This record gives sequence, C-alpha cells and structure tokens, in this order.
Amino acid sequence: MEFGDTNFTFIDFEELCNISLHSIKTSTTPRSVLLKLHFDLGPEHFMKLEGKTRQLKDKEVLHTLLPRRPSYRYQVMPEIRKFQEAFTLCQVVNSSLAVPASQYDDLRFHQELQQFEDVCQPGSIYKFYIGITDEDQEGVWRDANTQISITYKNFKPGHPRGGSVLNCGQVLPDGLWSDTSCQTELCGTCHVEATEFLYLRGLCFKVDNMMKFRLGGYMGGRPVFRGFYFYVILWEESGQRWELRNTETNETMAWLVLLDLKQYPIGLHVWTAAMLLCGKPQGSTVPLSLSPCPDDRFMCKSGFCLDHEYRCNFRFDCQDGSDEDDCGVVVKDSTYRSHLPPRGPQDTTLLLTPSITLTRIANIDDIRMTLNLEFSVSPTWRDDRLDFNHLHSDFDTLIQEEETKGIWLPRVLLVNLEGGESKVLDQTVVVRTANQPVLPPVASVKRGKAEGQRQSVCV
Ligand SMILES: [Ca+2]
Ligand SMILES: [Ca+2]
Repeated sequence: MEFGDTNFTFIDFEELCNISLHSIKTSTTPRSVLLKLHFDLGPEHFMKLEGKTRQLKDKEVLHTLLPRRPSYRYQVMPEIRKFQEAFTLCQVVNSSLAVPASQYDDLRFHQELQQFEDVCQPGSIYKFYIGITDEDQEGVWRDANTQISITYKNFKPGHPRGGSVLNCGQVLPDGLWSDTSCQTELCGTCHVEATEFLYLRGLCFKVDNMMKFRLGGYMGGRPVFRGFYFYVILWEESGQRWELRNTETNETMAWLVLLDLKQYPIGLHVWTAAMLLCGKPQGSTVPLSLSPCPDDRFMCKSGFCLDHEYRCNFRFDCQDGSDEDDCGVVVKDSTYRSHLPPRGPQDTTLLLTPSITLTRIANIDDIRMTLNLEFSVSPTWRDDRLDFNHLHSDFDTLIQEEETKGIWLPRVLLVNLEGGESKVLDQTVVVRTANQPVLPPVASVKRGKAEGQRQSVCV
C-alpha cells in the first residue's frame, strides 16, 4: 500500500473543514463540496450556506461562506489520573489542560464534561480537573500551563476551601469550581487549538499533510485522532486496542495493544500491520510514532520533543532517557574492511599530510642534548565508505573509542625518542562535516535521529 495518491485540492483550508473534505476529489465542484458539508456538518450549517452557492467559484469564496467554528475544542481524556499526569498528557497531544477563560468557554467546557459524567469516577461527585493551581502561592490561582494568575473564576460560593493540601482545580457537577488535592484521580480535559496537530511517522506517506492528525471528538468512548486525509486512529473498544483505519475503504491498517489501558498511542510504539502495509506483510511489526515534534526537533520515545542539541549529549533530557539511545556515530556497510585504507582523490593512493602543532617547549637540556616538546599531529582524510550520524554542524564530533576500533585509522609512530624508543601516539578521532547532511525520508519514524554523511576524519 502506498500513500502518494493525492486526489485532494482543498487540503490547504483543512483548518475549517478537515473531516468533511476527506473524500473530495480533484474533480469536485464547489457545489458538491457544499453538499458534502451539508452531509457532514448538518443541515443547520447548510441553510446558512445555501443561499450563496450560485456564486461559488473558488476556494476563497467557499472559505468566506463556511461557518466560523471556534478556534479550539475541549477534549475530555476519560481516564482518571493525578493532576500532573493529566497536565502532561495534554502537553504530549499538543494541547493544554483546559482552563475556561470566560463564561462562554465555561459553558462549552461544562457541556463537554457532561458526556463523561458516568465514566469519570462513577459514584463520586468529583470527576474532572480544571487546569488551575494555587500550589505556588496559597489563594492565588494560576493557569498551570502559563503560570499566569487567572482573571475569570467560577468558584462555588464557599470555595475554594483553601489550605496547602487542596491546590488543584476541579469542577463540581453543577459546573462550578472547587479545589482538591493534586493527588486526586480525576479526568482531565485538554484545550485543543485548531491549528495544533500531531505527526504520525513510520508509514510510507509521501505528502507531509498525510502525517498530520489531531484530536477531534470521540469514538469507542475515547478521543479519536483524525488525519487530515482519511486516516483515523481510534480506540477499538471490543478488542481493547488502538487501530489505524482508512475511513475511505473502512480497512484497519494497523493495531496496537498498550499494557496500560489508560495510555494513548503517543510516542514511539511497535504496531502490528493488519494488512499489507508499506511493503510489510500482514502480521508484521511496524514502528510508528505519533507526536507533536516537527522535523527539526527530536522526539523522545514518550512523544515529548527536544531540541537537537540535547540529543546524544551524554545527559538524560527525556524523562525516559531515550535521547541517549542509539548514539553511535559511525555507519558502515557489510563491504567495509577496516584494514584497508580509503582511496585518495580520483582513486589515487591516499596520501596523508599531517599538520603538526607545537604547543609547548617544555625543556631544553643541552647537557643531555634532549628536547621536551608537547605537540599534536593531525592528519585529515576523507573516507567515502563511511556514513555518520549525529554530527554537529558547528563543531567536531568525538568518536568514542569503542567505535574507532571498527574503522581504518592511520597509526602515527614517533621514532628517535630518548633511548632509541618508538611510540605510538595517543589518538583522538573526531569527525567534521564536509558536506550537507542528508536527512532521512520525510515520514521516517527516525526522522530527526540520523543526519550527516561522508565526512572527513581527523586524528
Ligand atoms: Ca490551596
Ligand atoms: Ca541528552
């Protein structure tokens, strides 16, 4: 199965009618776009549009006719968690733990929660978190996402009850707010901006937009990730597993069972192909990642994003430590022979011309006729048989001793030492970028991991 079939011309205003336009083809007329919207958005929106269909010529016109939806949605994550866990989950799906900022927001928020009253902490009146906390300063309620103190409040009379234990916001059944312990297990709700999305990587998508998914509504009682095209990632309740489906053909493409049922398919997971998938037979494993990380950032296994400078820098920066996994620099294929030197330019014999830097004349002993010198010898060469990962663009990358053992290196031998000895110099091997790095394919699950190719090596 290949994902290069781009029959869509309307993808660039996906913000407005993402789901509705999934199955619209190139030949679609504006009129039939409206009919499709009528079907998907419901007759009440169609009535607003209908009177103006005559004039529809291009997508700009259509753009102006579409009903304006709010730029965000509330999305209940209907599993109970502690406050910090609910906060983190919203972050990793590229959203924030919801904090209604007006009466209108609060109304929408409460309406969203009502659908899950029977699911979240059944039997308790305390069911839902709100993303506010007074942990830093008692009585000063701040938005946990921005740390800015909130202006709109909707606490029940007599609430918050106060104290250093009750530091997180919760919603009561009537929609009014109260305070609770941040260790209480309640459902969180994410505030999802329409412009924010996640990338699904690891499939043979040929178009960037095919990788984009966003939280949009519920299926099987849990949030669904809707692709900008016709793919969805949904919770399959009877099988208790996540499924990647093609809604156009109604086929399940891959599935994932997570041991922790509360977990979402965010970050890197090994899925199972439910059909022939990108050349892999049914039943084979397919690593897929779902995360907000754009191409220029590294994705921790958990789905959090890091700047590349933290990748392989000998410190754990991801909570799961995955930024220090697979940090090998040297890539060689099976034809590589470490006892053979690389060829020189135009296939000549490699000639090494070392540069010598004298750093210190430590001692001159004219009685014993000896000189004590400190110096370094730096031969530089190019080995086109090797590729390298994780190279820094603005400074040399050190190759660990373990890896230097597997590659050809010149031996620099110093003779005529005091007493007639000879000595092999201590060596440090660094790699310097000699040309532009080659990035992995756009949809690669390792996108952002490997970079660099065919560089010079110095000793
Ligand atoms: Ca408090
Ligand atoms: Ca690191």
